[in-house]
Amino acid sequence: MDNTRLRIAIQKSGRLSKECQKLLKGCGVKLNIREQRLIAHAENMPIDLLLVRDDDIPGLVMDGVVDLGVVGENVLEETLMERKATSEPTDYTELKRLDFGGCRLSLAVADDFDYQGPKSLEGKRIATSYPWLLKRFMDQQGVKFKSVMLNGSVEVAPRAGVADAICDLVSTGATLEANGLVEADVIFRSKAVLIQSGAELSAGKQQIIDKLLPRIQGLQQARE
Ligand code: PRT
Ligand code: ZN
Repeated sequence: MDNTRLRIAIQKSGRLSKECQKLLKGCGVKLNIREQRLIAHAENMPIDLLLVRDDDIPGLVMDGVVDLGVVGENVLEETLMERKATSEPTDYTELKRLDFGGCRLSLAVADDFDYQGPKSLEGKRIATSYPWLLKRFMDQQGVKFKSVMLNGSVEVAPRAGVADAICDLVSTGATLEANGLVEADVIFRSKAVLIQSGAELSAGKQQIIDKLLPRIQGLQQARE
């Protein structure tokens, strides 16, 4: 990779990828994204895109492998706590909170569960992909619980008898409803954010960022 080109990590495919590509296009970045490619070069600006899983984006930024990244605050915050616990680098700055990718991380229980607040989950098993965010919330509430780590299919855990409750992302609530679950408490509200590595940037890269940021600002204002 050419280190004079600004490197931006975005989600390869998923809920953030279309919006990210739209944002870059809106900024005038001409992309030539081919399926199955890790890297896409912008045609008209010194920008390279890294197309990766969203979970890898905070780490790539914090390790300085890329200069910028777009990721959900849920994944950013979870990675931050995990990295702090393992003494890995956690340097980054948030350049902009974006107007897409909105969701909430919520506790949910079966619709026949008598939920009277987080204390109702004392000693229970909670399935989640976000063990650190969940633990922080439950510690604040003074509730002890058992974490069941699942990277997918979290919503089927109660029915499968694998957990008593779940802590998962919700946007419309349709997934919870389809699985006989009800949202019990919101523990974190998230949107996509644009983050920058803590490493010093070359003047050339800084110039591109200085060009991109007002354009992003303008795009967001136009949508409001
Ligand atoms: O492959 P990769 O690891 O990159 O993708 P992924 O499957 O981990 O992530 P993806 O594409 O599902 O989500 C990427 C990011 O989008 C998340 O980290 C959030 O920041 C944001 N986001 C916004 C959501 C949702 N809304 C969302 N609804 N991420 C996931 N969901 C899922 C949720 O987990 C549940 O399964 O959608 C379902 C609930 O949706 P509703 O509408 O039924 O409530
Ligand atoms: Zn992911």
